[in-house]
Amino acid sequence: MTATRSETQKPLKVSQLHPCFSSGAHNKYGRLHLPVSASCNIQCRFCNRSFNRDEVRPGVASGILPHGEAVDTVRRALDLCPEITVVGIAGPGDTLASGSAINAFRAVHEAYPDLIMCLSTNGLMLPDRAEELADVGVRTVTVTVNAVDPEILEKIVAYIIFEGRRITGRPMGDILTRRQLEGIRKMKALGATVKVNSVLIPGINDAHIGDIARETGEAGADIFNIIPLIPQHEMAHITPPDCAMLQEARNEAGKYVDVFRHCKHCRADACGIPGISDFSGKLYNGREMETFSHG
Ligand code: CLF
Ligand code: SF4
Repeated sequence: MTATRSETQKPLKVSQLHPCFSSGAHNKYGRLHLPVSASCNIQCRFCNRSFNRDEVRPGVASGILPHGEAVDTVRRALDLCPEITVVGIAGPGDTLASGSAINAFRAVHEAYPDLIMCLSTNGLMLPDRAEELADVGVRTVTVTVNAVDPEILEKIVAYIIFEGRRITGRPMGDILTRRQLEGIRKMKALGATVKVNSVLIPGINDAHIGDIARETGEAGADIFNIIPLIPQHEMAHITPPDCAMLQEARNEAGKYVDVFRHCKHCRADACGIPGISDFSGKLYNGREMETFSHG
């Protein structure tokens, strides 16, 4: 039998209530994703999302939840799944490329202060928005870090849009890595729990996972999650990692930081207990939601 929020709120810690930050909580508690973030500010070579524009898209894109509907969506999700302890925003674009995620968190945190607000981001804008995120109740943050070596990062990210400029090559790698590590340090200093996600890409970063875990661990990351590549876009020709490669990467990462092994690769509109219940169809009621998520 699963626990309800009212049975479990305090004195349990975030790490005990969050299905993605604790093996013990994984089968007990649920998370709701609000797909409010349409645009992105970088271009990963494995991502071909049509929303992935250089500029913030004006208005409300089809398949995106308007942030003004966030509170009502949370209320309906809790009716469907009272085990939800976490409201996450994980896509389908980057959560800090526009103000939608922070606006949604602000409204939800005010209405439901006991729920954990959880943000997942590529980290480019994290240093600039860290205080604001803490203010709107974000207590868990995931940063996707696919390399900490600019030469390797160049093979994974085509460009970033930073301070109004499109930046490629080595400067891109330097800026993105510096900002990701700085963002992790800032969120830790603000009391957040931080997870790092790495997409495992055979032939590109499979021998580099230990370095990522070491550097992000030194910056303060609490937990590390390895996501096997879904071959798409410029990486459509790459064979995804097999179980042995995934295991090896987890072993390497585990030398430096705790490894999370229960990830369900959720969609950006997921609702329920990961791997156990899924209410997103009922919740979003046939509306076509973008499904990509940074998790
Ligand atoms: Fe969502 Fe991600 Fe927060 Fe969890 S998912 S934003 S940390 S509330 Fe969890 Fe899903 Fe894996 Fe993500 S199982 S994809 S790790
Ligand atoms: Fe942006 Fe995420 Fe796609 Fe990378 S994977 S381009 S961060 S939406």
